[in-house]
Amino acid sequence: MTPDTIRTHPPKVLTAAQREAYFETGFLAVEGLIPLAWLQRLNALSEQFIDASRPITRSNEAFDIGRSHSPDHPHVRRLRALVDRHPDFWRFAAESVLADIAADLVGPDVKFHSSKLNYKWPGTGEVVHWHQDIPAWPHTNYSPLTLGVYLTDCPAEQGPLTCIPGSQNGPIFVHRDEAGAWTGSVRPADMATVDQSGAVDLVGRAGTVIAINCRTLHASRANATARVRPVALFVYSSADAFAWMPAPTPTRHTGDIVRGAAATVAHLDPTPCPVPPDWSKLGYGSIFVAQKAEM
Ligand SMILES: O=C(O)CCC(=O)C(=O)O
Repeated sequence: MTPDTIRTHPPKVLTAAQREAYFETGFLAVEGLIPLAWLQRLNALSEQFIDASRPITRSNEAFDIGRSHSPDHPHVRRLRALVDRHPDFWRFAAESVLADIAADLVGPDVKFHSSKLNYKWPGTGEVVHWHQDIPAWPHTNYSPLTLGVYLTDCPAEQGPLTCIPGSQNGPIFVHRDEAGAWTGSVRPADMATVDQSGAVDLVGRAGTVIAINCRTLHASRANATARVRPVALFVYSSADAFAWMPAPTPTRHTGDIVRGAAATVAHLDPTPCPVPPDWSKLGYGSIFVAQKAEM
């Protein structure tokens, strides 16, 4: 589905201007859309899972942990396949206002792809390098987007997501090194061709929803505060987008239709997309593993 077709359906949650801003820039940040009860529930679950991570000593299917992880100082970088971790995460992805926001941005027929909860801990110096999401999970068109919810306030010093406006209309970069190994990030030489001066921090109060198109160049700086930055991330697409390689972290709900109806015709965008590794054979750690964010 293209923006022109999506525009024929009035937005239900976002304003028309917010939707246009997303089409124009490739991202959006909006406060105040997530009901407090959901925010509290997500935070309670997050704390519960951080507690559950304390005894583990290596990453597993639920937790991606950093080297400094210990029972006293949990260092969970990512809670993986979030919707498989607790039914309420799936209810949030499928039944809350979040799926309506997805419908506003991809059209009334919405397919769920994947989810995770990323933490950025103080004192770790962890950064996420510039990347686009679509090279890791290519689809037949470029409707896929990530909706994130900051579970706590996220000011500029706390390592917010940062996006380059308009980059969703630019090249789709190879996310491999010169030897062809997957790096999960754009090569420095390619980033040198991109004007980064207009990069925008997606900051906001707890509950702020961020939207990032799958082609938008984004990154995040280190967390310079004393507080952890948790952001829950959910990927959706228009129902007429079909993944043409195995998902890096499939969930029990990957491919489920959360709004509207399943597509009977696929939308094929002719823009070429680099081919990722076959994650079903190689396995996928996380962006932190790929980008060697390990400190
Ligand atoms: O958590 C972050 O700061 C960035 C996450 C991100 O861009 C990703 O997981 O693709």
